[in-house]
Amino acid sequence: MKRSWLTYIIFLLLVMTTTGLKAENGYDLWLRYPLINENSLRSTYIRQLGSVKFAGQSPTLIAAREELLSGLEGLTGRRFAITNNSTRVSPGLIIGNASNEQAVKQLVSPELLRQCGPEGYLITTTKTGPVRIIISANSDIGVLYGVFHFLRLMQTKQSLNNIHIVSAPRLQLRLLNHWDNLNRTVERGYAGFSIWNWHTLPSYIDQRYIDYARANASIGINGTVLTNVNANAMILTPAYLLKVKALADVFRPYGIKVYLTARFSAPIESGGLKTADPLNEEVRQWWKNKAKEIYALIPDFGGFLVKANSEGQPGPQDYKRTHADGANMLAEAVAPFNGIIIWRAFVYAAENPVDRHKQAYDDFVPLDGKFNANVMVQVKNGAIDFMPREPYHPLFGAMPKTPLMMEFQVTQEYLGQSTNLVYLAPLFKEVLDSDTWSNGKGSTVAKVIEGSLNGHILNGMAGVANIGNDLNWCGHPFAQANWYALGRLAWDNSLSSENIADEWIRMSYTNDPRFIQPILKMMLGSRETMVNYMNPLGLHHIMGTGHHYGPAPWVNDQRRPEWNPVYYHKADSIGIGFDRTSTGSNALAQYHPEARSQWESIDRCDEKYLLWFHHVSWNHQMKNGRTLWNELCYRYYEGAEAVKKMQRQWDDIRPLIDKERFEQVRQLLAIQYNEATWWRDACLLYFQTFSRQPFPDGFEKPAQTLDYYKKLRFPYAPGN
Ligand code: BDP
Repeated sequence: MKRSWLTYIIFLLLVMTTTGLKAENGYDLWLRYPLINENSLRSTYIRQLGSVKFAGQSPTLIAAREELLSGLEGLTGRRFAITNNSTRVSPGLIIGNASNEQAVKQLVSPELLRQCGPEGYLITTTKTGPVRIIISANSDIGVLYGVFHFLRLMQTKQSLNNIHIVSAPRLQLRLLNHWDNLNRTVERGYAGFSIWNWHTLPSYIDQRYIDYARANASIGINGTVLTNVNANAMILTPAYLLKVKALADVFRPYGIKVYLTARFSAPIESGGLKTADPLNEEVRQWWKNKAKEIYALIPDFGGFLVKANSEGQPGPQDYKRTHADGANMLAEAVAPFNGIIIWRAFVYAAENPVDRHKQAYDDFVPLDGKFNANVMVQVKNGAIDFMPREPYHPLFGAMPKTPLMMEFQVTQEYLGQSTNLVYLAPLFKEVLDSDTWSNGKGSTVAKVIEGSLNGHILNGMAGVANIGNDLNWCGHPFAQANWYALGRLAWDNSLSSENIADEWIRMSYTNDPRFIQPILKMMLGSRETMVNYMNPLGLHHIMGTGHHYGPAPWVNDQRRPEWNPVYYHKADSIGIGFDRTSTGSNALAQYHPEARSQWESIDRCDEKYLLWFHHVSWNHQMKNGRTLWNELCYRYYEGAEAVKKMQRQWDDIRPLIDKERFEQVRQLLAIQYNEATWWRDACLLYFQTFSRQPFPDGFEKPAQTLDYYKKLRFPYAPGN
């Protein structure tokens, strides 16, 4: 009896250590550092790490050393004694900034260091003498990035033999944009309230701020815009600037600069001036003084992000000035301190009857070449608004004289918010890999934003954050992967979606191939699945009004035409879709002829974008021979079916991970299935009133009537 109890306990312990069944709440993100359970790999690592030498004492290097220590201890179960002395020639790990550690510098080739640039790093094994692994860089922050990469190698159980890694970011500005309000609500946030507790700042420093910085540094993010683009001038008042300074001080060791959104009318609202006209001398002086005040507190303040003359926000056009006038005024104010202005191109105006798709291009292309050197124009990935699928924004490739910054949305405003598992790297990659043809074949969006096509020095990528004060930061456990992917792609856009997901899964869950294989597949297919059950074949902007939750393609009573879904799908008795060819709005003319030609003809147009660019008759024959109506039905049903499959895949991996996260994702997938069938049924029933055709044989009937779906209301849906 006694023996069998003992066997049972040993068995339990074994199961727990081999499958990592420790309770997990997701707070640790991809920085969990669980004990490596294979003894042999663990001892190999311990031997290779030998004695760890880590030179340097700056706050950044201290952060790097602490991360390394806790990572190594977690992964190997051993507390390493780290020595400061980088000159010892014993085997092991040697870490230091080569620009001020001679002993480290001597061990690495100058050519490799040159390739690292100011923020990159190298991890390399020495060729002669005792085997030593060197992590080095030209800067402290490079060392920190290198340490995170090294830990990633161990977290993903890579071999540490003969390492040769040189890594440098392709983009200088790798930012998160928080749409966080001062009252802690988050616009389009689905993971609780803002993590910035403005009320208790600056005196109270939440551990979360530090963990936020660690997580960002681990993926190379080096800037954060703390406040909503729909800005509040109060953030620029002295009391709030002290709070901002407190955050900047926490983030600095992790290489993260803070930026703020500037409300264009701040000189009136908080400065007491009569105007915010960018050409008015007093206004210009007000901004200069404000910049001086900010930089006195935060010498490395990044600069301002500005949403102007869009969706009711104030801007230079209120004074009959241009976006360039507005941007340049601010640029002048921050230039003495090396600050930059990120001016958003997401503009459209109610008074303008032109296809919303065209308005940003119309406003901004004439201004190409008119912006000061420290201005970047930040362009959303598509011309409408972060839809599940959009063709790339025509501004990419149309403003060669202006550095354009990419704006992706990590928070899933239109992609299932926090209840749908949608891995966004394939969406990001699809845009980055699109060819604008602006400088001939191969002028991809990625190259446009890198600036390599047009010789720009400033470059960057931003993601609208999906972070809140939920225990696991992002709401859906898999939404963490989208934060991760944004950082990794901002660092290196040549990484594949698969690669990034594979890393993320290994670090966030387990290295067990029985988990990785199905879940990788599930993640990679998830975006296409969502496109199918929400917005197939190029449909867009047919979600619920205001909160953007759920389907509402029937809405036609909004004040502004382009706020109504009917504006975008244009379903009628003949067909469905937005004609953006020369017979329609001709938005297509904004693309380079070569790019345009792939979409121009209804028969050649990639069906992914068919209804984006064409009004297509219900009986149009698709490439697979089905009619458009039948194909629409197939797509919607296929999407919902695919979610059912995701549920099965998830159920199968139950024994391989912790119960907490298993259960969370299981429940969320059930919600996702309900939402997918809701989208399917509501959209098809509504479109059927135009097509007047039956659902193809064999499809289960919608559970409710169209009227039922139309009456659903969600006044308290989050993020609105
Ligand atoms: C839309 C959002 C809105 C934002 C706006 C923007 O619905 O909340 O303020 O974009 O990016 O997607 O400015």
